[in-house]
Amino acid sequence: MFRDKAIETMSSEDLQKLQIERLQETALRAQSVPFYRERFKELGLTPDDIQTYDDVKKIPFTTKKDLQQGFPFGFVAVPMRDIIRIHTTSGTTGKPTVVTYTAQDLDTWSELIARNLTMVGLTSDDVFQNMVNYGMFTGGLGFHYGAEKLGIVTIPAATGNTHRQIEMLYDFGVTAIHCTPSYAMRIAEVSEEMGIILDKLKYGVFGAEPWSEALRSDLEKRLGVEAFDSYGMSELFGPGVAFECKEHNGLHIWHDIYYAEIIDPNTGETLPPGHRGELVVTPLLKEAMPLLRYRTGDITMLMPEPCPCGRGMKIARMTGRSDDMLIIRGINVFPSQIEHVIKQIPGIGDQFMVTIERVNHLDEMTISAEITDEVFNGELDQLTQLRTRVVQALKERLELRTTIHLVERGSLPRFEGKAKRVIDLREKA
Ligand code: DLL
Repeated sequence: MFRDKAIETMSSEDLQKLQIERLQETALRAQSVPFYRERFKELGLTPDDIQTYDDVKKIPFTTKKDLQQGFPFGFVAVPMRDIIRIHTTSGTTGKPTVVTYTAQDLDTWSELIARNLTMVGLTSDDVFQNMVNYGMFTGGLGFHYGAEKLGIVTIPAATGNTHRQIEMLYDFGVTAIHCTPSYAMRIAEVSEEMGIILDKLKYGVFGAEPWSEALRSDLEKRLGVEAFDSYGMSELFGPGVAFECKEHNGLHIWHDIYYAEIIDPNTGETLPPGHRGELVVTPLLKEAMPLLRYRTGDITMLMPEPCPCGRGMKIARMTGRSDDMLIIRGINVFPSQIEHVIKQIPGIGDQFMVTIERVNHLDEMTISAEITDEVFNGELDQLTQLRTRVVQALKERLELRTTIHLVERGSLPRFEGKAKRVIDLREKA
């Protein structure tokens, strides 16, 4: 069940040596990025100054906002001819966050996925259906190449057409699936409706959004799988950053590839194991886009107890975000992006409210938006067209499926302090 036992179970002494070495190398690679070069210069810091874990704390954090200011290629540390892939993920405003990869990066990443799938128990005898988006989202291609590296039959099913997905699961004797937990629930429901029993299924790898223990036991029962939580983010390659082992008690964050810290999101102070805070990660092997102390926005903790499986550091399952990012059916979105899209549509006013509910295990989003007096007093036709335009714009720009309520100017709440435009009625994990 180990892909690389020596690395996965490394003693803390050897690990410290390896991490410090790689932290220095990463800081050195980052000097090719003007943003980091200038920061180091301002602080009088050099990569050689990183000799201990405490020294790492001298390096300032990097945020999503910083990446956005470098849009599109400001954080690339290698010549553009060495880049062979681009993915993107949500930014906080109009432009997405861009991530770039060298050939070596893609190799490191697929090896990482292969390691995780081996830990779950997959071998070249398995048949794996990958039911996530294969586009700019990292979940599709990321898992695809990792599974192929293990020699697993890999079905690039992507998303949508649930009936066909279930037929493939059955016809091809699929033993392992990967998708968001919400889509897994949909698969369970539709296969029950179709009267199809997927008795070959053994493993379910679920991630890209928060999910609860209650959903885990439901999925395990209804799909007949052992369910594993998988965490990742595009800026850190994509999926594969941390993964559950068979203990199902926390996720191993791969210590040779990521240096993890937990901070108090308000003060930036480092927190010890057992204390919840924001996960900050320095990827140790990224070539195209090295990052130093990247603030993930995800709330978790380092687990204080060693894992019986013998592998290294674990983080607890994610319990929330330190910012206002929402994850709707696996799609990340910031309220500021919704505002950016709808405000460009003539007839839409200044105020809007977002409500998110979970209906039959799936996220449903409703947006109420105020309209201008002119539209309010105009023809009914005009209103219907406006509603369609808003729905289409959100679908095209943010891939969001929404229900829109257009309301009269003055009917939504006004805020004196920080606007609270999102009402999230989904149950918390
Ligand atoms: O969601 C990568 C991924 C793909 C992970 C497939 C797992 C499986 P992004 O689109 O950049 O990347 O979104 C990253 O999603 O910061 C978390 O807030 C959230 N997230 C990812 N995995 C989990 C999880 C991919 N297991 C953001 N539990 C992260 C809770 C998760 N939240």
